[in-house]
Amino acid sequence: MLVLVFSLAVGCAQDKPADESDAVEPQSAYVYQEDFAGGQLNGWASANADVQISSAFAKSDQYSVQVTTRGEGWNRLEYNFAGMLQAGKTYEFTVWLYHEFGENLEFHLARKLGDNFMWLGGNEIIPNKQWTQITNTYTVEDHTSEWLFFVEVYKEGVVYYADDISVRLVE
Ligand SMILES: [Ca+2]
Repeated sequence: MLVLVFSLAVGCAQDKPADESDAVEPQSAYVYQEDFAGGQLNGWASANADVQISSAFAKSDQYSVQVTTRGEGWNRLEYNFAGMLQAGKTYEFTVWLYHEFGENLEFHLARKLGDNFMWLGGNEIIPNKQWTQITNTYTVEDHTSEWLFFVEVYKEGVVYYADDISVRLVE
């Protein structure tokens, strides 16, 4: 019993109440909202790219995710939504993007199920130095442990920023 009490106390001490106070209560239709206000990646990861929290640019508060693509052809800023989305339901996925590459860049949203890849919509132009959103509506397929959502840009050495990512149930 003493051990249990001790571990609970340690668990509490590691919590970060400051993050909680910043959080906006999601509207009922939203199944996911992330603004990175807590200064942590919160499960966002990358493939063929480097990812970190940044305060260089932000759409909201002082933080966004900075992504640096490693190679041309493919790269991912990714998050596994398995267990959060219902098969057969349609969701609206929104990501705000920013870059200072010096010219327009085309980005798209996609998903990965094992070896199967699908774009959620088409390429969208993200202008230089202008926070711009991509919103795609997509009906989620049957899945078990993976429904990997990702942002992709086919350019090597691009540094871009993502913020205010949300998923909203449409129907
Ligand atoms: Ca933010």
